[in-house]
Amino acid sequence: MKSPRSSALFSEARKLIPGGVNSPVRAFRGVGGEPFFVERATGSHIWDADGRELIDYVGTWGPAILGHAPRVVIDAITSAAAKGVSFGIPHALEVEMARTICEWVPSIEKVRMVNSGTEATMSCVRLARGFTGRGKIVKFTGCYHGHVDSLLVKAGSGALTHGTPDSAGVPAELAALTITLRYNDPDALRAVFAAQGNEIAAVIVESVPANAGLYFPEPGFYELMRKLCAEHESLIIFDEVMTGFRLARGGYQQLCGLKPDLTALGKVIGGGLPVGAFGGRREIMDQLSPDGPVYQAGTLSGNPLALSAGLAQLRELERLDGWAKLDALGAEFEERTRAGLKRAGRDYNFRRIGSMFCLYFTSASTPIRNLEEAMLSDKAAFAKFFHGCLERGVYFAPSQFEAGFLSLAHTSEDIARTADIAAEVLGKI
Ligand code: HOZ
Repeated sequence: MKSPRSSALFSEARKLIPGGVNSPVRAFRGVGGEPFFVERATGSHIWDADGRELIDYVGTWGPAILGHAPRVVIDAITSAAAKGVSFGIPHALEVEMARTICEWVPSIEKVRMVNSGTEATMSCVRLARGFTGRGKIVKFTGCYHGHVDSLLVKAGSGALTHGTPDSAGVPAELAALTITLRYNDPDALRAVFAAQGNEIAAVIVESVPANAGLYFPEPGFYELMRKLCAEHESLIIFDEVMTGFRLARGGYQQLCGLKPDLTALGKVIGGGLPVGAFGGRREIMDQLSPDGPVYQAGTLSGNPLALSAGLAQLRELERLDGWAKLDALGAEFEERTRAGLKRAGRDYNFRRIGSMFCLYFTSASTPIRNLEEAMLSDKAAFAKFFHGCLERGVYFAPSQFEAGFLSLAHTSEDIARTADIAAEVLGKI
């Protein structure tokens, strides 16, 4: 397919930006070919630099839960901008955002705003180490928590897509403090706590792992994690950057009943602007400077444009009972996709929770409970599927290892069209 303007922009970008992109997975290396450049986006659709219209299931990697450029968010940013675009001085919106987070997510008693999910998880790790006086962190293979040194060990997302789950530039001495375990493996969790429990500051986990495709906690796994962490006075850091305010008003923790010590938030909370947050138990959060000895700061943290966008998005979600609607849309998407798979005579493994989904190119009867099982997906088949859909006007994330997102702007018509296109493409693979 010819995309002359995108191609010209990409060749220019490659001269000036590493890999031509500002975040690796956007470079399409997981599927081959060149990325398109976007011109504008509204609702569930985007238009590329060559004028092509696409139904979008990436949703700016999660934040666009109302769809692209929702009126309420644009209005909130516009009126906030008229009063000043950045202060670096305390202001009322910060209190309002903190109150909203603490009310909606009961495990969070105090919260601090940052500028990205990476900053949120990075700050949680430092705080957990400062609070416990211990160095070791447990993470799970395939979980991705942003590009934090301690967490770029057997990581998912772009790190996995591009074959660098253990990043260069992370000193071996630091990586040695990160213990990696297989997700959903209770024996491994028990063994590591039995051997090193009193050295473990925290276990960090993506509430629903969604950076190696999409898989779910097995019954009892998080309960065991809670029990072991309590016994050894280690903390649980729940990374809800993707799931927070997406799967439920109170995040995935509301659905699964786990009460983490610290939670990392991002994406939806910023309404499309760069926002993250981290919060948790009061006594832990009080270790942060200036009350406590753990340092963390940011010139743009609590930025008024970002917080007004985020608050407008959260309020709109609540006003519309967005979570119930997203669940219904997700169910419709699942039903149509499964029917499409059947029509195409393909037995691939479709996973969904609420408005997040993933299609693995393995048999539906093969369980996928961790990275190792997710890796069994046929990535060449995924790449053909991705390009076939893109050529026909449907944009899924350009990697087998990224989740798809629905928004409140997706219509039944979008979903039906997508299922027809997917069935046609699957039939040719
Ligand atoms: N963190 C995103 C993947 N889970 C990728 C973000 C981006 O490339 O924009």
